[in-house]
Amino acid sequence: MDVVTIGESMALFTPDTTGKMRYASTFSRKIAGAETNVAIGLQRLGYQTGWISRVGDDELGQTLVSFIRGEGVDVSQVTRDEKASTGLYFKELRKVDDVRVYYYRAGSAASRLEPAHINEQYIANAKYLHLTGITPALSETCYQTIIHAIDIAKKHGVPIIFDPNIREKLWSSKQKARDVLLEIASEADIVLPGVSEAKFFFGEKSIDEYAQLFKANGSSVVILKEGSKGTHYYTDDESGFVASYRVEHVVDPIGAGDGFAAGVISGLLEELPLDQAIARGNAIGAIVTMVNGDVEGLPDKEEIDRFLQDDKE
Ligand code: KDG
Repeated sequence: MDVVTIGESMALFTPDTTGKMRYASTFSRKIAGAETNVAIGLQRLGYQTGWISRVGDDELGQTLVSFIRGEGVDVSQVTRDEKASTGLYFKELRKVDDVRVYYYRAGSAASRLEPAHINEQYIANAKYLHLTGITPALSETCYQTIIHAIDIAKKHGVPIIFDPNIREKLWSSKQKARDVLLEIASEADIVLPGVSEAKFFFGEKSIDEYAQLFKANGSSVVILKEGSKGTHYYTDDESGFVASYRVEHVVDPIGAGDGFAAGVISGLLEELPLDQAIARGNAIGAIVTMVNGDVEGLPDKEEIDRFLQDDKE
């Protein structure tokens, strides 16, 4: 297994019309979830991923598992919960720069994930453990599950990649979010925060200061995303900036960060220089924004190589 990830996937409903969702009467059903977006992104690039989760014993749970399995992700660690439903998620595209999300996931099957659902060897055999800040926000048992997974990864020397993915709607308070997410970041080897997330943690500072604060918190590689501008990176030996790709027409920005993570992780798996791994992440992030849906735009290897080649010419 190249990468193992842990988190909730949901049935995603998007109105077939733009504008206020209250007027929509027909919806398209897709699938979403930051962790499986990353796993599917990596599968399309040729890597083997595994997803640890829980779904309801219901039709939408079946749909999720079939879809994600169909993309090649190993779903052997996904359990069914007879007492809780699969979570739902609505994405309202009011305007290109006004996308709103609504969750119907409190008490969902995935929120009932607990440490006993983790198979130690499954994580021990991975090359990387990918975590986001969404899972620990779902419930106390989800938080405990993430801490348990971190302990396993540490015990077996599996590097941890952490994307804070702050979802304020899921937290009881900003302070709780800050405390928990910085605790997890302190255990991660590589962190992938956005600049606005860094501001959420540390207040108004310069990019360099944010990077030093994440390093002082315990991460050896800090990859700071500055949206459509580009990405800053800091390791113990080097630092730099990789510009983003211009997107003429953004259709749906959600999922871009997960595409970015998949691109960077694929580069790490190939042992590419960090700036090249980030350039791939930036490119995938850009491509994902051109297509409606979280995973529909994720490119395969040929598509991403062509995109990067065309950009050079
Ligand atoms: O990064 C995209 C995710 O936000 C989306 O897929 C839904 O996982 C999701 C979440 O919890 O917001």
